[in-house]
Amino acid sequence: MKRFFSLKMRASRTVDGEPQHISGAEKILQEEDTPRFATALLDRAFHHAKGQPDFINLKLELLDETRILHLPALPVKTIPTDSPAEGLAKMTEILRCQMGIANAERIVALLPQCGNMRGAAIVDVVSLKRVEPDHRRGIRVTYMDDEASAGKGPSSAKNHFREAIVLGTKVANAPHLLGELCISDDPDYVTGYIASREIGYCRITCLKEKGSPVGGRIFLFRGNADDLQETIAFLEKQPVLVANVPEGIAKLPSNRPNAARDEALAPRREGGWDESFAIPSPGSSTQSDRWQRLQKALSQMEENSLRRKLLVQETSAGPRACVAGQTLLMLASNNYLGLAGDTRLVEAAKIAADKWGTGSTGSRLLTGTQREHVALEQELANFKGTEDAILFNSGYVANLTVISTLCGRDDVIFSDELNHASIIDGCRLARSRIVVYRHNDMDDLERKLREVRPTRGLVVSDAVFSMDGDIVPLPRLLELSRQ
Ligand code: WAQ
Ligand code: MG
Repeated sequence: MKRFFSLKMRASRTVDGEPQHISGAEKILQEEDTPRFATALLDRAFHHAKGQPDFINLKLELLDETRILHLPALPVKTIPTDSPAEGLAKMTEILRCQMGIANAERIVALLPQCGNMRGAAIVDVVSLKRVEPDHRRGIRVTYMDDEASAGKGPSSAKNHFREAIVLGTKVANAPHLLGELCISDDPDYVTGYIASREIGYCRITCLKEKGSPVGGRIFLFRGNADDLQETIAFLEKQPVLVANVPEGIAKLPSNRPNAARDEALAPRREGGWDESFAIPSPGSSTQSDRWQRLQKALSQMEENSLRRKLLVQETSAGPRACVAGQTLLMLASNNYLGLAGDTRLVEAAKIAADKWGTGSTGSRLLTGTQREHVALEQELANFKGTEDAILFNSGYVANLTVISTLCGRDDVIFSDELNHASIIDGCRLARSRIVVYRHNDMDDLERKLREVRPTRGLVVSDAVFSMDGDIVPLPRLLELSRQ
């Protein structure tokens, strides 16, 4: 059985009779890795920019392996900012709009006052008071590490980002904490972050002036006195290993367009649902936590105009629709030929329902294929002069099925950038390589076909694009596809 140890290093020196902190670090590692890492941490202590230590404390402690909590690293997002003012404004905005915390300005304003301690301040989001027992020391989060780092060999230098994401992940998963704000106390490190389980780890590239030693951490707390004890016990004692810590951080282009910046802030588009919601909460999350998170997600969608609502019609399918007491001309439905209300079809449906009932009772593959389905498909095939036909119960399912059936991992799909969502989902389900070409731009398609030269591929396009009503240049598209 592997034995896990906690390894901690603290280096300091005495200046004017007072101990001055130089450097500190910790790891959780397997027994056989302890000598190498201890050496690396000593190396870090001896070669620190802050000077030579006269006291180094190196502590090794056996951990109960069954108590170690394994957590997935928070997803990382980077928000580029050019000045501390802009950075702090972004932090405030995220706190208010994405995390739904009132008094966001006042909380951010506390940050510089909560720094340069050994630990972090815990701020009650309701009273805005600091609630940790020792305001000079703060609460020090400990017993945590990047799960994968042991195998990679020790490094003697501090990696701000990797250390912060380990700490941020532990803090985000602590009971009764809503999130964390952080600015480094390293005068040269101006990037900080705001993190929570909901929003992930949001790096804000500029939060202070270069050269400033002001840094700090605030943990946002909501709860009673017992809750606070639980939070502190978790932060100070619970061993945590964080999985999937990113290797490093992509450098941002210095000359970035505003679009990149907006994208960094925007919630992920897919249904407005931030993917960090998919992270399973550890046992500490309560039922009401979960509802709150869903509520927050909904208000985020609302704010970004991404929340969809159902439009209720009070009339049967026809050229006019009654919605909320108003009669409107219907130009949005697919009932182009008015067939949905055609009396001949309605009569035929009544007769069919009398004979066959109102449901197919199962999927097509199992019990859902009746004689009438096959007869209809045969008739459609005859009408179109094709070998056969198959019906799906929606256009969405048709595109999903056709594309994922025709294509697989080894194929390349060339897809118009404005294709319908069902086509995009079909391409994804096929697991093919997807090459997106510019909307209706046959020259771009031709260029990409020549570049990629797939052995097998599919060109896929809407015929009439649903948002603008424009039409694919079909003859040219066919010609290119055949070539
Ligand atoms: N527990 C609680 N608070 C701590 C801890 C800890 N283990 N370590 C530091 N603090 C507090 C303390 O008040 C420091 O003054 C403050 O946080 C800042 O600590 O993605 O380097 O170690 O590139 O200076 C952010 C990286 C780096 C952003 C943050 O913090 C990125 C950093 P520092
Ligand atoms: Mg520091």
